[in-house]
Amino acid sequence: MSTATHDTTDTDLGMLLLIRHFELALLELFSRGEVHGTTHVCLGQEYIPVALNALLEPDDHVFSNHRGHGHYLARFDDPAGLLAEILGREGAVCGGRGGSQHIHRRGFLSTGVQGQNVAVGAGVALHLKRQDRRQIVVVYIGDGTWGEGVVYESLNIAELWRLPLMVVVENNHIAQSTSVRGAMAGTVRARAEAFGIAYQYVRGTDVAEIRGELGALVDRVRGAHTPAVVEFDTVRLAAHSKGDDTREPAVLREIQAHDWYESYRDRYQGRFDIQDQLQRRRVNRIVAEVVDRPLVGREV
Ligand SMILES: Cc1ncc(C[n+]2csc(CCOP(=O)(O)OP(=O)(O)O)c2C)c(N)n1
Ligand SMILES: [Mg+2]
Repeated sequence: MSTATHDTTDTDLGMLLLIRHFELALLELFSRGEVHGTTHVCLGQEYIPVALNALLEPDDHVFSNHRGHGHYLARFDDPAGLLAEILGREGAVCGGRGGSQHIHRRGFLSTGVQGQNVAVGAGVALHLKRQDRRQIVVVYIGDGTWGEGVVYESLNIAELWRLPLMVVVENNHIAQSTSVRGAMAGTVRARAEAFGIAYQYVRGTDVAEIRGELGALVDRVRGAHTPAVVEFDTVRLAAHSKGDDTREPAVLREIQAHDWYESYRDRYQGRFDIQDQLQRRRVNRIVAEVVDRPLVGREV
């Protein structure tokens, strides 16, 4: 059985706000020229991995993408290791070689190559099934990535071979600057159902409610070795990466109205404010400490 909880705990609020303040701090560091290359923040989508992580077992496998900081933090609560990785500083989780998009840690792998991890995840799911293990594989992708051909080859095999693979589509309705309306024929649901794969749609942002909605599906992927697709209807609050946001101000205002932050503040009030402050201070301390560390990865 899944460990679904129907209460949003202080730990949940803390993790949501840790990811929020981590990403805000990263944008600030980016504007100061501290981040080399690019970075994609998950502002607006933080609740997705926070909700899902409580349904996973410690030895399940998580595959992430270019927008993966929240996926990693919800799994490991390691903001210093991740920030050091992004900034190429000592203590980096991958020695500073992976950066923002290529993180590897036991049971976790992210890649900037869209769609790749659905195929890799299906392979790992096959291995787990052959070993008769009760572990599952979760792969996070975006709505744009849902258009990659490899996704469909992988879904086909996953259903034919009954693999414990859960593909989580974070549908923020935009891929870089392309609206989903201009890129996706049909729907996520219809495409999953065309393969006979179980599908679930999630619109809300309350982590406890989401766990209640998804617990049975995760149990089924685990217990019956069968794939599933979960679509989160969500928002990307910030730019794609380096300030490249082409959305109209009116559209951005509408998107901001769907930010979970305000609704959580209204709902959880004092508990929220305490965690908000705690995590803001925690991130500030970590930023100050990590930017002072020596750079790594200079040796050839
Ligand atoms: C195979 C491949 N094609 C193109 C890119 C460039 N690229 C990086 S992210 C991105 C958009 C992804 O959109 P989506 O899947 O919706 O995820 P989101 O950024 O919205 O989270 C593109 C085109 C890439 N990284 N890999
Ligand atoms: Mg998208």
